Amino acid sequence: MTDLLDIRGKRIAVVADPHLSFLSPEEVAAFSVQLKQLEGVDAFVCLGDLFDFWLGPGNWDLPPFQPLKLAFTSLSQAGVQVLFVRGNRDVLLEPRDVECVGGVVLDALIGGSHSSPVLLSHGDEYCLADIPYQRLRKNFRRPWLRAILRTLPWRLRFWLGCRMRKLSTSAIARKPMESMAINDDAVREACEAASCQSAWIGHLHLAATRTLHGGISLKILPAWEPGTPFETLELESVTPS
Ligand SMILES: [Mn+2]
Repeated sequence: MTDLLDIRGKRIAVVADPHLSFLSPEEVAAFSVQLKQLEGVDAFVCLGDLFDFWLGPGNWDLPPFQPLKLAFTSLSQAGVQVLFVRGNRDVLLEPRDVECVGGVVLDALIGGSHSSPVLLSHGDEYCLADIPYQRLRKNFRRPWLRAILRTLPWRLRFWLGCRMRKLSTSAIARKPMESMAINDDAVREACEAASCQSAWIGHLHLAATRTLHGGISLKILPAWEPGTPFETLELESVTPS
C-alpha cells in the first residue's frame, strides 16, 4: 500500500475524521448536505475515518448511509474526483468497496501546487509511540487477514465492528496524549520521500499547525462535526505562516 496519487494543481476540498455511523443518521445526513453543496472543486478528499467503523461489503446498504452514497455518486458524476484515504477505523476499505460511488481508495496523496506540494495522509502512521496500535495497524494491513475478515458473515462482522468500536473508544479515552503524539522524524522522512514541504493529516481529532525541525509545516485537521466546513487546499498559500 504505497500508492501515492499526485493531484497537484487541483482545487481540493478536504475533511478528516467524520466518523459517520449508522447509529447517527442525522450526522450522515448533515455530511451529505455539505457534500451536495460543494462547488468549484476538482477533488474531494476524506483524510481517513469516513466511517466510524467500516463493516466490509454490505456497509453501504445500511439505510442511514443512503444519502451519503447518493451524495458521493452525484459528486463523482459531476466530474469531481472522490478520494478516500484509509483511516484506522476504515482500514479494511478496499478499492472495490467505493466503486459503487465512483471513488478511489488510497493511503496517501500529493496535492497543492507544483511549487508547494502537500503530502496528505491520515497520520496514524506517524504516531509511532503508540506501540499496541502500530501492531494492530500492521495486522490489519496483512492481505490474508483482510481477506478472511471480508468473508465472515455480515452478522458476525457487524458484531465485531460494534465490539471493536467500544474497545477502541475506551482505549483512546484512557490514553494520554503523549502516546498519541506525532513522531516528527517520521513526518519529515515521509515528506522528504515525497518531495513535499508540507503535510496535512487528521487522526488526532484536534486542529493544530506547527513547523517541524527542517522547515516542514504540519497541519492537523480537526475531526468533522456537523457544522464544520470542509477545508480547501488552495493552490496558493498552502504553507501556514
Ligand atoms: Mn479518527
